[in-house]
Amino acid sequence: MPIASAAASVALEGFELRVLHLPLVAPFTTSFGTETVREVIVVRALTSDGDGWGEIVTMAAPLYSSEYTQSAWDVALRWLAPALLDRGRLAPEEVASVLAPFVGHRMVKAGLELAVLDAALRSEGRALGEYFGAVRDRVPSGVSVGIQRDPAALVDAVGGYLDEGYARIKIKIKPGRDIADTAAVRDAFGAITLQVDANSAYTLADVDTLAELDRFDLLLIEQPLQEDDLVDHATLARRLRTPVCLDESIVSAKAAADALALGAASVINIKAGRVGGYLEAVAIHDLCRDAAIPVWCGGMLETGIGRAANAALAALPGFTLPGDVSASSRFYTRDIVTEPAVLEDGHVRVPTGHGLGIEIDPVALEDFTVVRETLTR
Ligand code: OSB
Ligand code: MG
Repeated sequence: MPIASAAASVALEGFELRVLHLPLVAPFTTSFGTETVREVIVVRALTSDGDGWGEIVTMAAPLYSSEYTQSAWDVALRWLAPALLDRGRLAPEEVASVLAPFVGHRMVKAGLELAVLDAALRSEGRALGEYFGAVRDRVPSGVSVGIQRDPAALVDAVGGYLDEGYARIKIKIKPGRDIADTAAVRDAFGAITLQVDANSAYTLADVDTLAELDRFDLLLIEQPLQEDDLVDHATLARRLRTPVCLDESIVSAKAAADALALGAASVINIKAGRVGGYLEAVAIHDLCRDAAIPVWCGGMLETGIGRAANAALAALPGFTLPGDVSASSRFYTRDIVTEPAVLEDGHVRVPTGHGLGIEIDPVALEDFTVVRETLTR
C-alpha cells in the first residue's frame, strides 16, 4: 500500500539542530555497550508554512551502526541540510531523492525527512498515521530489556514490565549471557511472547549455542550475526528452528529484498532511521506484505518525536508483530513532548493530531539541549 496521496510542499527557510542529553531511568546494556544518557539530535524544520520536528536517532558512539552523533551533526550541517535548503520549496516525498547522491548517513536523512514531513502535514491538517495508511488507532507495545547483572536481576526486570502490561518481551543477549538468561525468563514466566536480540554479537562458529535457543520457543532471534553477513544468516537460518529476524542488516528496501531472496530472514525489524526515512520504511513494509513476511517496528530509544512517528508506522497492516514501541516511561522520567506516550492495556495510541500529533515542551527541550545550531537559506 504505497502512500495514497502526496503531502503538500513546503517553503524551507532553515533547520535548527540540537544535541540533547536525556537521562535514562536505568542503564541500558546491549552486546555493544551500556548507555546511561540518551544523546540524540532533534531537528526543527523552519518553513514559511510553520515548523516541523524530526529526530536523528544516532547514538553517541558508532557501535550499533557506523553513524554517531558527531558524524550526523557534521554531515547534516555541512552537506544534507544545505542540499535541502538549496531547493527552497520541496515536498516531503522529494527529500530522499535530493539526498540520494550522498552515500550512507541514513539516520540523518531520516531525521531531516521527518521534520519536513511533519511541517507539510501540519500545514495541511493531516495526521502522519492517516498519511501512511494506518489501519489501527493503537498498537501493541513490546519492550526491549537490556542485559542485567545476572539472570535473577533479568527476571526481576522482566516481571516489572509484565506487571505494567507489555504485550511482548525482548531480551538482549550476547555470548556467555544467552542460554541461562533466556532459560531463567522462560522458567519464571511460562508462555509469554518472548524474543531475543544479539545485536550482531555472534558468528557462524556459534551455531551450536544458537541452536540451543530452539528449545525456548522464541518468537524470533534478532540479528545474531554481523550487519553484512547476509549469506551467513541464510546458512544459520537453515540450522535453527527459531525464526531469524534482521535489524542491522536491513538498511534499505533493496537490502530487505536481497535478504528475503537469500533466505537470510523470515521476519524483518523495520526502523525508519536505519533505512533512511519513514517513506523507505513504508516501502519495506509494502514489499514484506506482498511477500507475506511479518514485520515489526523497531526502536532507538526515541524521544516523544520519533516515538509518535513509530506508533503511526506500526499501525500499518503488515506490522503483525508487537514492536519496540514502548511507553516513554520505559526510558525517560521526563520527555520533550507535552503528552508522552503511555501504556494502556498493553498498547500505545497512534496520535491523531496534525503531523506527528505531538507538541514540544519548550522548557524540557531547552533543559536537555547541550548544543544548538541554526542554518538558514
Ligand atoms: O537493536 O533494537 C535494537 C536500542 C538501540 C539500538 C539498537 C536497538 C535498541 C533496542 C531498544 O533494542 C529499542 C527501543 O525500545 O527503543
Ligand atoms: Mg535490534
